[in-house]
Parts: sequence; C-alpha cells; structure tokens
Amino acid sequence: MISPKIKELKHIAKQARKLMVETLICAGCGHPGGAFSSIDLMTALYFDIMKIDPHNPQWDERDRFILSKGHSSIGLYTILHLRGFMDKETLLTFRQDNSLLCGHPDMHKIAGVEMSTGSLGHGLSVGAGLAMVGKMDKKNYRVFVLMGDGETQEGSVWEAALFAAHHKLDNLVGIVDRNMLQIDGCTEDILALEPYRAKWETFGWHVEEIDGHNFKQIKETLERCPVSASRPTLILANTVKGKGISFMERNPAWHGGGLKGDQAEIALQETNAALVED
Ligand SMILES: Cc1ncc(C[n+]2csc(CCOP(=O)(O)OP(=O)(O)O)c2C)c(N)n1
Repeated sequence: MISPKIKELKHIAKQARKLMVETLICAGCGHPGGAFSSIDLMTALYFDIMKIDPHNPQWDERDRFILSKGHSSIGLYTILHLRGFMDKETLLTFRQDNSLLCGHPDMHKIAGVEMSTGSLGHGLSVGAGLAMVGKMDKKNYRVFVLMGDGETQEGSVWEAALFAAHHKLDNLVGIVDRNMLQIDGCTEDILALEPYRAKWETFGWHVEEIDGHNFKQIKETLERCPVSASRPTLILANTVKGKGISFMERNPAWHGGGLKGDQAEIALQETNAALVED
C-alpha cells in the first residue's frame, strides 16, 4: 500500500511537471532535460525532508539546499513556487526581460536560493563550507547539494569530496542526478565516470544508490541522512533525463531548448493526463 505521504509527493511532482511545461512554453527556452530528471528529488527534499520555513527563508536553523547544476533552475523555481516561496506570476516570468528568474538562479534576487550557480562544479565546495560552519557553530542543519553526473567530471568536485571526508562532514549530503547524459551525449562516451560508486567510496563517502524517481526509495534514504557518523553521504540517484515527457526521455537533444508548436501541445497533454490519473 502506498503511504499518504508518498501519494502526496507523487501528486506534487506531477503538478510541478505541468507547471514546468507551462513556464517553458512562456519562456520559449530553458534546460528541460535535467530539470525533469531531478524534479522528483527536489519535490521530496522541499515537501518532506528539509527543515525550512517559506515565511522565514533565512531562518538560521534551516537545512540548506544548493542546486549545483544551476541550469536546472526551472525545477528549483517551480518547487519554490509550490512550497510558498514565490507566487505564480513571478514563476511565469522565467527568462523574460527584467525577470528575477534568470536561466541560472541568483541568491541575491530570489528568496530560498542559497547559492548563485550555473558555472558547474562549485556547489559541493560551498556546501562543504556551509557544513563545516554548521559543525563549528554546533548547529543541527544539514546541507544537500544536487549535482549533475556530467558536472562531476569537474576536478573541483573531487577536491571538495576530499575536503568533506577529511573533515568528517556527516551533515553534508551530495546527490548526483545520474541520468547518464550531459550536454552532448552519454557521460561514458565523453569522459567516463564508472566505476562511479567506487570512486566516491574511495574518497571516503558513504554511498546510497537509489532510483531517483521512486518516492519510497528517495524518502526512506533521505530521511536516514546523515546515514553514517563521521562520513559525508552521497546519494547516487539513477534517473531518466527528460522524465515524464515522452519525446524528451533519454534524448540528449533536450538538454536545452524551447517548447513550441506540436511538442508544446504533447508536453501539455502528457503532464495534464498524468494529473488526471490521480
Ligand atoms: C563550468 C561550466 N562548464 C560548462 C558549462 C555548460 N554546461 C551547462 S549544462 C552542461 C552539461 C551538464 O551535464 P550534467 O551535469 O550531467 O547535467 P544534466 O544532464 O543533469 O542536465 C554544460 C557542459 C557550465 N554551465 N559550466
């Protein structure tokens, strides 16, 4: 039997996918693929796992979330809207002239954004710094950093991984959206990451591998974090790039692009139909 909470999370993720499609149509551009692969993870974090208060985004005790793969901003903005940090009018200005919502998130303009990201490979370093400050200040907050798998080809990620393990930052949780695709093809063809889990383990991290679209697995794993005392945790979330939109799934061409014409219609129909199923 599906628990009421998991049912609720699934429903919110469907709402999010529909809103993402509407917003991408208004914008005429964006990065859909990696946003649709990671939206289930962000839904669980914001609606179940993280200690946050939309009425007090700077609350000192809050858990911190960094979208290190900043190009997936449409996912973060949509979740911030659904969670009460931002109204729908603002969401629909995504990537328009003078909008607060640029293609990559700006922490100085948007309540709830912890770090301005977009230049890949930096989120884990900042996350490790925030986790270290949390330890020094004897705070209980956790830091979640969502990275792309292609992003982890950046050397800076591995420097941060060394640092976090060395300083025993068990309040730091890295999540990799392992959709196997980067901007122009499969990670294993461009710069292979495998054996991927073993690499993180060798760097001193506790690794949990999950299906990043299975809310039971996402919830049960994230709510156990920190999983291992004295070690940071890496959640290797196996996902499908473009998940939820038939013509986008596993297609690297949908890393970036606008939704227009027939494709916009199909994406709207599919996300509406998914909601009606509930
Ligand atoms: C330092 C840096 N180099 C290049 C880019 C351009 N870029 C944007 S997205 C992307 C691919 C990222 O792939 P991945 O991390 O796997 O993201 P996902 O598939 O989850 O969207 C690249 C190369 C960038 N944003 N930052």
